[in-house]
Amino acid sequence: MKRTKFFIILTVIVALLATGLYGWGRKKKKLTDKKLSEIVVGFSQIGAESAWRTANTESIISEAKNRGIELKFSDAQQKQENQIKALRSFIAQGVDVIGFSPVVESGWGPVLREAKKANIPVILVDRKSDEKDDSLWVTWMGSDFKAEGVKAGKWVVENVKPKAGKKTVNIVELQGTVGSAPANDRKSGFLEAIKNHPEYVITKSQSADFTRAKGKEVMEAFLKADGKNIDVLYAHNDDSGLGAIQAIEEYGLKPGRDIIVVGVDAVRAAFEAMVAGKMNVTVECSPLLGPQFFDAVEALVRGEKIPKVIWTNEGVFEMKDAAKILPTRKY
Ligand code: GYE
Repeated sequence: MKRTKFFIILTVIVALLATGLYGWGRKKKKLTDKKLSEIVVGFSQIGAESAWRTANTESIISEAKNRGIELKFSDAQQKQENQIKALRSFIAQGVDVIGFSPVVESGWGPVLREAKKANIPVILVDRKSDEKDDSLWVTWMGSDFKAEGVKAGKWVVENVKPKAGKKTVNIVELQGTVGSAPANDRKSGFLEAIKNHPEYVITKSQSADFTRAKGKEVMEAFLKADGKNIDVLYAHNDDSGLGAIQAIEEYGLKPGRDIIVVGVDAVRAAFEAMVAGKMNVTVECSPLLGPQFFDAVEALVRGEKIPKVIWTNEGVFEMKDAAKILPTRKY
């Protein structure tokens, strides 16, 4: 009797230990030991502020589906605190890889260190972080925002001359989200391109947060203050430029002619505005990062080393070519 009891207790202990060890073993299973169908990717998106962002979200979600990879997607509504919460929740859930587009450049050190401590690789997508310690992410992939600013500025210098009897070309600027990488770099790139041409002057510059609504609102204020003296509008993204176009029309001027309109992104709506003669040029910034992102995830699962920076290739599109390109535009 005593012996039977002893054996029952022993069997229970052995069974408990075995399941415990199995569970522990499973939790500790290395990323490189997993199949793609076993991995979970957490993606912290900025929000849905522009057509660019919507296309970017679509690209990531549909690519996860195509490859049969489980994706936990979180929208931060353009708030850094929401992104930090989402990242912490991914870490707590023990996802295998984190993808993340930082709304602003600063303030990510602590949460990125938490991810590193938990052994979860982080891939920065689209926007950059200004953290000094670049071991906190495996790679950053996206566009050269500074080059985009340079392209926009160069286009203005090459295509817009002071109006008859005037010495300067007066430019108003709608900046992107304050503190974001594309706003910082598109501004500095543009300034670099006009630096040696003193006749190009930025007379007003304010953030429109990359949205149409803000673009319209800020442009209305610019026009009210200085309407007759604005020659060029440089918008850090097409959406804010499109909002501003509405403000220009309501003010009684012709966008694309009375005020030259320069955008960035090259979304469909910008091509439509160019076909309608309301926008003059847009510098391309591709949001279709889904395939690149999941290529990097798969490379991590295969245990491959990936480059620290992965650039996206992009061009510049002018009003005269817009009608030809519009039908093939994917975003
Ligand atoms: O240009 C803008 C979006 O981070 C490059 O964010 C991206 C920018 C894009 O809201 O439209």
